[in-house]
Amino acid sequence: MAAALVVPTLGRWIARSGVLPLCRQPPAWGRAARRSSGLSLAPCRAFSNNKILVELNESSGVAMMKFKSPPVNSLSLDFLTEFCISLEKLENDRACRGVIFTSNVPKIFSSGLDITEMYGKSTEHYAEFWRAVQEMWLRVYSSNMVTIAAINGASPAGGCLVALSCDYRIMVENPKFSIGLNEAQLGIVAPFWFKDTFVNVVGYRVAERSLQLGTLYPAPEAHKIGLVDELVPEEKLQERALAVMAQWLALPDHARQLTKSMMRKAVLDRLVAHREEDIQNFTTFISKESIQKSLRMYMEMLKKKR
Ligand code: CO8
Repeated sequence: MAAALVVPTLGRWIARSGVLPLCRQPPAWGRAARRSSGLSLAPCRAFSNNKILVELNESSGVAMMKFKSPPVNSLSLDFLTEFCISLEKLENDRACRGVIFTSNVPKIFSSGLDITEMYGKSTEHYAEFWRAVQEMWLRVYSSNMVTIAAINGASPAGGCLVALSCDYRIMVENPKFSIGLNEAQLGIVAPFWFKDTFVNVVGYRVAERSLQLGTLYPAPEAHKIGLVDELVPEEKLQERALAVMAQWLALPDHARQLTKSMMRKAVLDRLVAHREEDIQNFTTFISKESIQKSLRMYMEMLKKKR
């Protein structure tokens, strides 16, 4: 089911990124987490690049993908390219059946799309960037693996999209961490496939209101509207994510995968059919003077609030 997609910037990325080769490491997850999830002590394969660290527990088939791009894990072109390559590696690895996305940056899951990639650049750059954003979503939303978002910090806009595209979302119960599709607050519009993904999680009415207002929900509110499936204390997040993963992996893969495909196919097909048009729409929209002005003001506001 996983979309057979090509990362357009692969050559450029390999030249720049210096992916570390696969290496054996001692298991990095806590003993308590392993005990409660029923996962045994096992060798852990790890690979890392500049912005993402992946640890694969070979006996459980579960990978932990950790975002490590401070200060805010923004989804830059480089981040997205590394993300897609890492995910493809796991997708093609027969030892891997599930992946947990989480952050290595304190208090931030991901701040969403890197705004600097959408401001003051050429239309060619906007097109390349947007194709990478599409690619990330297509890969996560269509993944054959069980995908769980372990949300340990703020998760606006594109960060929320990553979480929404997973099969299950667990968030730290801290009300200071918020999540949502806040594009309208930046004066921009979430594209149809962000909206479709959101609707499929929270339903039409909540999605419509939230998108119009660009609402960011503190974790307890996000749980109330079904944007996240459960809340846990920060110290229990990893343990709980592994336990939920073990439940999902107890089922035969093929039945779960076919069901997932059936549920998600229409939304995926829609973007695949309109991909070039969507890139064209994005570049035209984001190049507008009024939109550039909104983004500039938003970035200034971010700097001023410090
Ligand atoms: N992109 C680029 N830089 C960012 C981003 C971002 N998304 N978010 C924060 N930064 C920068 C800040 O400007 C700041 O830079 P500097 O150090 O140079 O001043 C630095 O990161 C640290 O930021 P903060 O001081 O704000 O860090 P905090 O820990 O106080 O707060 C937050 C972290 C909560 C993540 C906060 O930074 C924030 O709210 N950021 C904005 C998040 C946001 O609104 N993202 C939306 C991006 S748009 C998107 O994802 C979808 C677009 C869909 C396309 C629409 C089609 C047209």
